[in-house]
Amino acid sequence: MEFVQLSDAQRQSFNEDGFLVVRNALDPEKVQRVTEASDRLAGPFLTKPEVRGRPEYNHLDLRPGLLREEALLELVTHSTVSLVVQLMTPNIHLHSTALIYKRPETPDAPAFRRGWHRDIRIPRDLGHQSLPLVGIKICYCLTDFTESNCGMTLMARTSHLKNEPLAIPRDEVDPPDVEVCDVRLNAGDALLFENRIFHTAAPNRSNRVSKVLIYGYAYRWMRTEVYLEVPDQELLKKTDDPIAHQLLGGYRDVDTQPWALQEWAKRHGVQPAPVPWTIEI
Ligand SMILES: O=C(O)CCC(=O)C(=O)O
Repeated sequence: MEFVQLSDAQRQSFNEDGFLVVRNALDPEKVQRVTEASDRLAGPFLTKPEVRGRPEYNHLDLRPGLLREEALLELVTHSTVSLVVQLMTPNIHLHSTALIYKRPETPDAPAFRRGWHRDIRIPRDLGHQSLPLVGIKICYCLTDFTESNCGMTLMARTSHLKNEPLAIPRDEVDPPDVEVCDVRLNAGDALLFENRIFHTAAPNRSNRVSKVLIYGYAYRWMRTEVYLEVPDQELLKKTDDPIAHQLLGGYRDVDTQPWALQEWAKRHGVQPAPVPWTIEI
C-alpha cells in the first residue's frame, strides 16, 4: 500500500472536527475506473423509472458484493487507508462497504431519512458518555458536491466529543447548537469521518445523480458487517498482497498480530508506541 504521511495539521483537524477532507485522493483515471465499476453494480437502480413523490425509492445504498468488482477490490488498500492507519493503529480491517447513489429529488420533497446517528450502534450498549473512536469511514466522491443539498452526507462538526444524544428541537430537522457541515467536495476527494460523529443522509436537490463509495475500517476486534462475513476465500485468492489479506480479514483470529500493517507502519516510521500491560513502580 502506497504510503501517504498524515500531517500534524490533518491530525489536529480530524481530532477537532471529527472529520477530515482529503483533496484529490483519487486521480481522474481512478475516478473513472471506479465509477464505471460502480455504475455496473448500480445498473438496475440507474435504469429503473423514477418513483415520483417517494424520494426513499430514489436512493441506492448497496452494501453486499461490491468487492466482486476488481476496481472496488483494489480500493480496499488505496493510499488513503494510510491515513486511517495513522489515525488509529495498524490493527484494523475493512468493516463495511457501501455504494450510495442518490437521484435528483423535486425541491419541495420532504427531507427523507434525515436520521442523525453515530456509527456502529455503540451508544446502544455503552451510552454516549466517553465513547471511544473505533472506526473511520472513507467516503470517496465519484461526483462533484459543489452546492448545498446535492447529496453529500451532513456532518455535525465537533459532535464526536458530545457526551449526550444530539438535541433537535421539535418540528426541526437539524441540531441548533452544532455546526452542520454540507462539505463541498469534488470528484476524487475523500471525506474521512469517525464513528462518534453525528451525521445524516441529506436530499439531493441537484440535477445529477450523486455517487459515493464509503469504506469503513475498524479495529480488528470489531466484527465486520454481515455482508463482509470474513474470511471470503474467493476474495483472498484474488490477492497476494499481505495488506489486502489483513484488511479482508485473512488472519484467523483477533489474537494474531496484524503483521502486514505492523511491518508497513514500521517501514514508514509510523508505528504506534507500544502499550504495556504493566509498568514498574
Ligand atoms: O446516505 C448517506 O449520505 C448517509 C451515509 C451514512 O449515514 C453512513 O455511511 O453511515
